[in-house]
Amino acid sequence: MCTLCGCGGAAPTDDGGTTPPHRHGPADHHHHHHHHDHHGHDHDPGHPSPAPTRRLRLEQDLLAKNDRLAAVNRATLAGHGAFAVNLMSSPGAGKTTLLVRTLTELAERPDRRPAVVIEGDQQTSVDADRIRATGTHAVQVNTGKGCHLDAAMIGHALRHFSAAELAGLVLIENVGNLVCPAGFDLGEAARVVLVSVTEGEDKPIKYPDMFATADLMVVTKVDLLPHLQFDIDRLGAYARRIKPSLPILAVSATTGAGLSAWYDWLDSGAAATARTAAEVAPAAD
Ligand SMILES: Nc1nc2c(ncn2[C@@H]2O[C@H](COP(=O)(O)OP(=O)(O)OP(=O)(O)O)[C@@H](O)[C@H]2O)c(=O)[nH]1
Ligand SMILES: [Mg+2]
Repeated sequence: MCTLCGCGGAAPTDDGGTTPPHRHGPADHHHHHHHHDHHGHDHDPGHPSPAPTRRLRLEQDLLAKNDRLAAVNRATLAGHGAFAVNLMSSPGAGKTTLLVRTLTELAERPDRRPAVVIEGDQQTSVDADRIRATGTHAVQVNTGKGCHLDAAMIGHALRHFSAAELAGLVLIENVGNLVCPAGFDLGEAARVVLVSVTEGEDKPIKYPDMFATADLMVVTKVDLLPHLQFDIDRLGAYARRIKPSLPILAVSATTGAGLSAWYDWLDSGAAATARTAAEVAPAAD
């Protein structure tokens, strides 16, 4: 049971169970003491919560444990020269579709980098299968009742990849959810939040933690704009109310609109990571 967000997950991974504590990472300095009572199902009158002090101590232990494991992941990833990206959104915003097109198009480039995917999903391997159809090595992590990935799950998943596979992009698709994933540092280098144009402009102000800790917002499905009353500038203004410096891209994975800017963003992150890895380990091959 996740005592922090009440999501019900002591989530099994593909190779063992873990304890899912909350994010307490570098991008999250202002959110140490979450009150994750936003689920509406953690105040079940039939199951009284632990006493406040005990609960607080438990939360601090879980936070500390996730932090430690995220730091280990971050060091592992950096050591391999991996640019790890944590993709988050509400269900169906287009994470898998964007990944499939991205992996297909990047694989066609003469200067292709290695790319692998970690797929978080509560139940199925449907998304991992879609990724594998592109020829990309994808590791599936089933979170069961858990509504987010955590650092322990990513640590386990990373063991499935070779050093050569990790010397490029590590794309992590989190569980579709705008709340809990924001609370967990996975050891990623960058966090991307996707918002589709069918979701309404108000998502940043309704789910501020997700946007406050994001390094990029990608507005998806812009091909649908002619059919909708959706004000993309208003979405941008709300997002920048939460995080003034947040970069914003608008894409369609269907038509390909905006994708070159997305590839540029991935390229510059991967290039910066590779430079850092070369400085740290100049003799490595
Ligand atoms: N019109 C349009 N539809 C899209 C686009 N991207 C995704 N979709 C559709 O949106 C639906 C959901 O896309 P997915 O990629 O599965 O979304 P997801 O975020 O991975 O969903 P979960 O993993 O369930 O959270 C599918 O029916 C896609 O075909 C797009 O750019 N334009
Ligand atoms: Mg998906």
